[in-house]
Amino acid sequence: MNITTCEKNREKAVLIGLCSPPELPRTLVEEYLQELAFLADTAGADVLMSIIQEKKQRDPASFLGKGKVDELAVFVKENAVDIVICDDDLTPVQARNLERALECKVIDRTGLILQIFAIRAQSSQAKIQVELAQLEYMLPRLSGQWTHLSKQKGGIGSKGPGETQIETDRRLVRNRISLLKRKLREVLLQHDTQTRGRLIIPRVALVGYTNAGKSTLMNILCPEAEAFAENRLFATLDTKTRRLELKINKLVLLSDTVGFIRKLPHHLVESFKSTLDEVLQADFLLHVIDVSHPAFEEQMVVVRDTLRELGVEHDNIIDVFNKIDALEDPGALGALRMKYPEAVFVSAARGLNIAVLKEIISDHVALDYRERKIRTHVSNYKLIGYLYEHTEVVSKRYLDEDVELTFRVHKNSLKHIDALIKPLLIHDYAVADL
Ligand SMILES: Nc1nc2c(ncn2[C@@H]2O[C@H](COP(=O)(O)OP(=O)(O)OP(=O)(O)O)[C@@H](O)[C@H]2O)c(=O)[nH]1
Ligand SMILES: [Mg+2]
Repeated sequence: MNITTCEKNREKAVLIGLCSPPELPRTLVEEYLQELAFLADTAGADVLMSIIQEKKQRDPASFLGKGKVDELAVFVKENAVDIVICDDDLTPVQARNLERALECKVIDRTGLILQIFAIRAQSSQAKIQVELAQLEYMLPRLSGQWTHLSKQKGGIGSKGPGETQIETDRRLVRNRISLLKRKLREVLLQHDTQTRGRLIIPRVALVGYTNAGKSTLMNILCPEAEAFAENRLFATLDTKTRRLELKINKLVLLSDTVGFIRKLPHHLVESFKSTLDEVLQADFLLHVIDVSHPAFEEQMVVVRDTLRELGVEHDNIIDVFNKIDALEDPGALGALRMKYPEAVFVSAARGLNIAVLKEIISDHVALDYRERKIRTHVSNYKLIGYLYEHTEVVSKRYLDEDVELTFRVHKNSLKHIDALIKPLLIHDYAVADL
């Protein structure tokens, strides 16, 4: 147990984690609780104390067992604790019993993450998605105490989807869920119509663990993006897409996305799936990793698992190790480069190696370009102008009254361009064949 003091005007929290050595050692659970404390901090609470309990002592009724609960109840009372947060999932019964015994709010990690998403949601789309996930999570828990407490007190656990829904029965909640799903479909459809018909530009998406530095990287690559970045979890909930000019006439669309986390609530994954779907079908992904984090390799696994859960089976992923400036042992960089020879090592905050990253993106995009050569009369300026504007012209040669153009075009636009140049085609080969 470690006890710390906390700031005024913030909620006071106690964290609980379960260990079961040797598979789940205490040190690992301490790490989990550190992340939970970061989540609590993001939600507006300071951690007074953390408790780690052996898993085999888990009690089906009260989670902690009577002796521990009584002990904790005294601590809660003496220190005016507002909330107890459990790293493991609590059954509705356990949460209810603990709330009664401790006389304070009790939530689990899932509830806390949902709460942070609710605080952070800005756009109407994100709000719908979060409310949907909250209602799905709440549905089996609609039995009085939880809702009753959230009505009484402010703070964490109180920013539910609104009083009226909380007080209604399951049927009404289900109706609300259907309504939100319908609204979400409408928003997506609208978005679809807005983006349809745009010129096809290769797409790249930034993915990664929360706080890895995705938005900071977006800002340094596309300064006009003005993506919100800060040292809090889930700073970004909405996808943001900007144009990233790599070379003349070589553009990609870069998207910043919501971060992932260990045990990301399933309901959130489900409700964010529809909006993430489009960006994650990008031509390739940049997986941003906070290399200064002691658990970065575990975080890499979490990200890959979450992508799989989202149905993204992408083998076109570039690992971007970020925050190299914050490595405690700068000598570690050499070993990491050896271990991950394909990865690129950068510092988004300090702007280190960003040119190299751009080059790598550019090379990667180039793999998807095909080369075409046409010969046409110089008076066909409409087509020539179009090709100059929309493709990468690599050479031009005059032959009598004709002009011969060699240009590169991304595979996404190939069909469209080929239809225009079909009668004039001389050579048709991929860049890789050159
Ligand atoms: N030292 C250091 N800090 C960085 C670097 N890149 C980002 N950060 C910091 O890391 C924190 C998180 O950065 P964000 O860009 O918000 O991270 P994110 O991945 O977008 O996070 P979410 O949107 O919450 O998923 C901020 O405090 C950044 O200033 C870096 O290269 N070095
Ligand atoms: Mg972000």
